[in-house]
Amino acid sequence: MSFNRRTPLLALAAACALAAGLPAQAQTAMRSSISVAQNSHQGVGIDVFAKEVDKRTNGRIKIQNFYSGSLGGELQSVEAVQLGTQELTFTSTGPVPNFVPAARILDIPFLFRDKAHARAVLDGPIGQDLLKEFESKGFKALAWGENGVRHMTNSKRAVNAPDDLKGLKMRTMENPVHIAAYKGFGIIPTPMAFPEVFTALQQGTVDGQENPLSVIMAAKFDQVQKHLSLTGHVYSPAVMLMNKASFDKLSAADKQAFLDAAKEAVKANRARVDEDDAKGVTELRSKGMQVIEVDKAKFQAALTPVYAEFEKQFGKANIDKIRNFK
Ligand code: EAX
Repeated sequence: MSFNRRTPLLALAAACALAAGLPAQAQTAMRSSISVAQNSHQGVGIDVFAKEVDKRTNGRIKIQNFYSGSLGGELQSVEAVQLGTQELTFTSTGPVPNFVPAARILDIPFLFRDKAHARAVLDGPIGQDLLKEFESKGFKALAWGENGVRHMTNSKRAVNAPDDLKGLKMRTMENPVHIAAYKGFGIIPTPMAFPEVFTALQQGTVDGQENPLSVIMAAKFDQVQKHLSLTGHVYSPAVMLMNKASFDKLSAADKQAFLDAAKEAVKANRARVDEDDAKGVTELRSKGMQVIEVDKAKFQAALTPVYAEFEKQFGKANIDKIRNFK
C-alpha cells in the first residue's frame, strides 16, 4: 500500500497497526467548530484541544475542526451540539443565554475589572458552578475559555464619549444582555450571526460592531471599519461545549482526557488573547484604523439606569459576588 494525502485516515491507521502486528483499533471521529478564522485565539484553542485528545486517547479519538463559521454561526453551532449533530463547539457566550439562562450574568457590561478578574471568577467556584448548569440542557461544558474584552468599531464617526454612540446602528451578538445594555448607550442594536458581519459592515447595513481585538484582527474588520474606540465595555467569555450524550458515552479515562485537553486548550487560547491584546492597537493602526483611547468610566456611567435594571433582574448580591471576587 502506498500512502499519499488522499489515503483515508482509517486505512492508514489500520495499515500501521498491521505493520506493527497489532489489531486495528476502532477510531471515533468527532467534529468541532468556531465562527472565526483558524489563525485566531479560538483556532489555537480547538487545534490544541484536538491534538491533546488525540495524544491522550492514543489516536483513538480524532476531532475534525471547522473554522470561520463553515458549520454555521455560534447560535447554530450551539444548537447543533445540543442536538448532537455536531459533538463539540468553542463559542463565545453570545448565544448561550438562549440555551442556559443562568449564564446570562457573565455578559453584563463592566462586570469584570480586567481579564485576570474574569479568569479568576470563571476558574473559581462561581464559574465552575455555572459550567454544571449546562448539563440539564444537553451539554457537557468542558471549560471556560476566552473571547476577550470587547471594543467598538464603526465607519461613521470617531467615538470619543458615550454621546457619540447615539443613533449608531451596530451589529450585536444574539445576546439579550448585550442588546439591553447597548440600548442604554443610545445605540440601535442589530443582532446578527457572526459570519454575516463582514459583509454587513462592507455594505453599510450596519455602521459598526463590537468585538475583542483578537476577533477584529482575525476577521480583518480593519478593511471595512475606520474608527476603533477602546471602550472595553464588556468581557466576552467563551466556553468549550460538548454534546452531553457524546460525553457520557466516553470511558472514565477518556472523559478525563477530554477535560485535561480542554484545560490545555484554554491555556493556549488565553495566551493568544494576551498576545493579540499586546500587539492589536499597533497592528490595527498600521492597517489604517484610527484608534481612540476613551475614558471608560464615562461609558460605564452611561449605563447606570441599565445597571439598576440588571440589579433587579439578576439580584444585586449575585452581581456584587462577581464584582468583588478576589
Ligand atoms: O466568538 O459573534 C461575535 O461577535 C463573537 O465575538 C465572535 O464570533 C467570536
